[in-house]
Amino acid sequence: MTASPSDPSTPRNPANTGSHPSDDHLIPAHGGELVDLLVDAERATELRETSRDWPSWDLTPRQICDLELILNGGFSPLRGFMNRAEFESVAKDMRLTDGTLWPIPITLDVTEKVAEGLSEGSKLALRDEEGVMLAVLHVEDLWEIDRKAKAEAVYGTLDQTHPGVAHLFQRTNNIGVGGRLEGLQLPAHYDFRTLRRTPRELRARFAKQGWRKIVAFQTRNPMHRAHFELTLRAARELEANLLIHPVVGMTKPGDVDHYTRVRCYQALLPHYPQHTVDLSLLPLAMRMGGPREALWHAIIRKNYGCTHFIVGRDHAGPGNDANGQPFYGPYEAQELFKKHEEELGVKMVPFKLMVYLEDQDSYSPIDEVPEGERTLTISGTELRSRLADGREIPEWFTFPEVAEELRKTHPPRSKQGFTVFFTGLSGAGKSTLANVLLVKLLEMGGRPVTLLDGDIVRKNLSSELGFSKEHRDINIRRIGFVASEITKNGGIALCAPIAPYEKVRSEVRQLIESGGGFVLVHVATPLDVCETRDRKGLYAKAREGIIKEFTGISDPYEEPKDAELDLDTTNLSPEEAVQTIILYLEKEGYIGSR
Ligand code: PPS
Repeated sequence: MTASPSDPSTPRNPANTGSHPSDDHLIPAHGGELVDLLVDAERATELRETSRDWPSWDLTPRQICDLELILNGGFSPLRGFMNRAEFESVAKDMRLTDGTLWPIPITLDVTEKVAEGLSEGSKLALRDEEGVMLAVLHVEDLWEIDRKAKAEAVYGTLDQTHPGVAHLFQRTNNIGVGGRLEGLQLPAHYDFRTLRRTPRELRARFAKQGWRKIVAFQTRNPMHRAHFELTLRAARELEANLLIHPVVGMTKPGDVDHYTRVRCYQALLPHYPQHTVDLSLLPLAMRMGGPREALWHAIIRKNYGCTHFIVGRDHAGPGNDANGQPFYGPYEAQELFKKHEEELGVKMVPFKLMVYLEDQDSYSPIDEVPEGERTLTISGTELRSRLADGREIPEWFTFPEVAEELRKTHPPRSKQGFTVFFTGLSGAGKSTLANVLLVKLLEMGGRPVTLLDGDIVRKNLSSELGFSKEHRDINIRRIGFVASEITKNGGIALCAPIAPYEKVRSEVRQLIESGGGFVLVHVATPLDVCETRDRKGLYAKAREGIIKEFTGISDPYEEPKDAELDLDTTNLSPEEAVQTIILYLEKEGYIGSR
């Protein structure tokens, strides 16, 4: 291979790189110098000692990700959180105030309360969740964050279906604080430590292996055959080495967890030719900002020493908006990248969607498929459904070792945990049904079953609570939390509180569904029947006003509209009612032989 001056893998004058001598032949960091903001031990001790009187800020998970990449140089040339002028310049023109290309604002947002104690020149101790001081911010300015303006400028939309916009409106504090940083230590990680490399460490590794031309692949998903073929093809065509550089900081809500993904990447590695590929983890908090984010990803990879960057279809796309339309065009990221490629110094490797050619047993970019050729793809939704049902995942779609890793964390429904959540008036029959179902499930065996009956919970978990709306909501949230833990860990939770309020019921559903199944059973026995039964004599007391805030009498019950099953026990025996639930669970695959 010959190298030209415009080729980013061409050796540069070492004096210009500012990076470690052994990696002088690698592409210079963005802005010319690889930033490293960690201070030496002496200065760290001094800062720790003097920090006692400074105000503190406990960083959010996203801020911790940003901090790590500022401190370790992944965000070179940034040396701190942006001040207002930088933020505005980046939002408007995608440039820092000195003109350097930078497409995504990196700001620190704090509460008004914390901001009150700050002014220009003050120092703010930045801490992790456990209170460990990670860095000092030398405050330059404070300003009120204009969420609307920021969303429109950076994401081009105010639609909160966009995860970046949702984060801005729902989880960002009001005040921005800008200033230079001094780092005491990088955030602690205990997972996959040998795969977590700073830009300096990765550059040193490239240097040691004699790698010069490196194409980076960004991903937040498990890698299937299409990704494998695409990356292999890119590396071969360029005669470059390949860096698989998955994001393990924060990705799109609902993505496969990074533990599973990293095991999938590790399972994939042996399929590449030896000595051609490396895997390293990137602690980035993605914004799902589409085209702007693609540029940002390339800048970060440049800082890690990569010369080429793969940009596929809908790079860092957030999916569809509230009207079902994509936020960004499928190749908009590639178009924006093209415009800035020269200035950036990182070459784009554009890729179309890869599809499987059934008759040829090979992959091809969709625009190169010969006419009449039969192609196959499996969507993410189809894959999830196959995993849930325990159906086959074909080898042409994903390597068996990868499929096995996915199956471990996505077992078929019959092996996953689930919650049956009964709701209904006092005396409707919730506890009776829950108890009969408990016995039937124990008879079947296979998974541990826990009963969280209304009365039992009130004795043990919620003994200090009364029956105001606020207290009932706290009670249901507690039940939901315990049930979600049981469900997530593969058990069965049976809950039987009144749970009269729709909002908190749906909160609990969401929480539990993120880790397994959720079945809402509305025990819809009418009030007059419950009152006639009055097994505990509570209705009589409620009518006399002895018991206040009694559901159905002097307190509301919001009937669920989203229940999987409605069961009126007026004319149903407990066995009959539970049989209906069992048949439903079987139909949905939660129990049975599958
Ligand atoms: S809630 O609303 O879901 O928090 O209620 P829950 O924890 O299920 O508790 C309901 C049981 O407490 C008894 N009880 C009352 N119920 C409703 N309203 C009032 N004011 C009240 N005071 C006491 C009653 O026995 C309920 O049990 P069940 O099994 O539903 O009859």
